[in-house]
Amino acid sequence: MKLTGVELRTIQVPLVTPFRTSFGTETVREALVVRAVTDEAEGWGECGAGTAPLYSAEYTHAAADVLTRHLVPALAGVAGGLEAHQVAPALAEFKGHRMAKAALETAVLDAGLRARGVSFGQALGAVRDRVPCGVSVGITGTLPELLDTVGGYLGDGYRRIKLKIEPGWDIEPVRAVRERFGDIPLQVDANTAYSRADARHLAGLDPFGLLLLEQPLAEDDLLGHAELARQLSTPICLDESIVSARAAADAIAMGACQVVNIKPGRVGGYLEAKRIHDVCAAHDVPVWCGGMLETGLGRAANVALAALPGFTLPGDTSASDRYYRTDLTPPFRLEDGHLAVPTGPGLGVSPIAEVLDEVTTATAWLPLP
Ligand code: OSB
Ligand code: MG
Repeated sequence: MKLTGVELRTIQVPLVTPFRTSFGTETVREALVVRAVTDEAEGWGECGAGTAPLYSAEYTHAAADVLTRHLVPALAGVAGGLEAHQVAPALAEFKGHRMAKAALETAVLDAGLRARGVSFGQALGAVRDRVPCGVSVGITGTLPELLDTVGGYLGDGYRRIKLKIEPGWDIEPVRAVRERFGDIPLQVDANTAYSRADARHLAGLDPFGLLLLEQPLAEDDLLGHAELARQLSTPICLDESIVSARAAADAIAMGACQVVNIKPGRVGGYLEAKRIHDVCAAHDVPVWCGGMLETGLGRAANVALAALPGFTLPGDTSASDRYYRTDLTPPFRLEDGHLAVPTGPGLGVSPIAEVLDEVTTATAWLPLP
């Protein structure tokens, strides 16, 4: 396959409800959409980075810059035809920027799979044709609003609720949801908002029988997570800390987590995400698919990944209407609490040209020699 060029589009899509986490409130999803054009087919990738470096060091402008100056030009140096497995090695000399790398690798992978008529699910090793879905509930600020929101999602059929927490919004919201909705599958995500000194406070979550506590401490604090895990009965799940298969293996060996959130962008792409799945499966560590408020493009690939055998917990793979009034692709709809794994070649979905044009705020075409 010969890569002839890459198109980068910055998109801005309004969210149906503002999404508040411990690191800020998003009302518009900004993302980068990568289109890889080859002599055989074209493919798409979505970059999970947001407007500002608040979740991780990456952000949209930086992703566009590193793709333009370094990552896309580096693919011109790959001898012979380009296939997806050659992308990560070709980009390895550049430190970090995993979400930017992931978007480029995904676009090349999608092009290759479309050319061969193979779906993402088939390529990654999916064993299910639909996946159970959870939903990530932002910080609402008042308990009545939270209970309304959670009740609405349960009414939609979501199989698991995740509450965003931060100091001052943790024990009471969990208690309120448990009191109102009983023994539903419930978990919380702190996005690094706590410190080691909060161990006793966080132990206050233990009586509520949560599935897991996601990323309470800093990204680079594996030892702190291991110490915390010994003090809590609530299982610890890592998100931000798991940037590679090696990081996953190390965290498991240290006892820093009992569950892993696999987010393909955070780890550099779907091929590394699959390796993390395999590492976790070898250690009997359950995994689930995280999300970055993706449009239908990123969602299609995430749903395929979530159909692998080790994904034994519902993911943050919610339906299109949980995020967007109009999705970039035909909408993903929740049916009986599940999303169907796309079966068409590659991602199995493509952007609707008029919708994509409408949300695009900047475009760049990067030709390859
Ligand atoms: O930590 O999982 C997270 C969204 C943006 C950045 C980080 C996170 C999230 C979510 C939403 O929790 C998951 C989704 O529905 O895509
Ligand atoms: Mg998280």
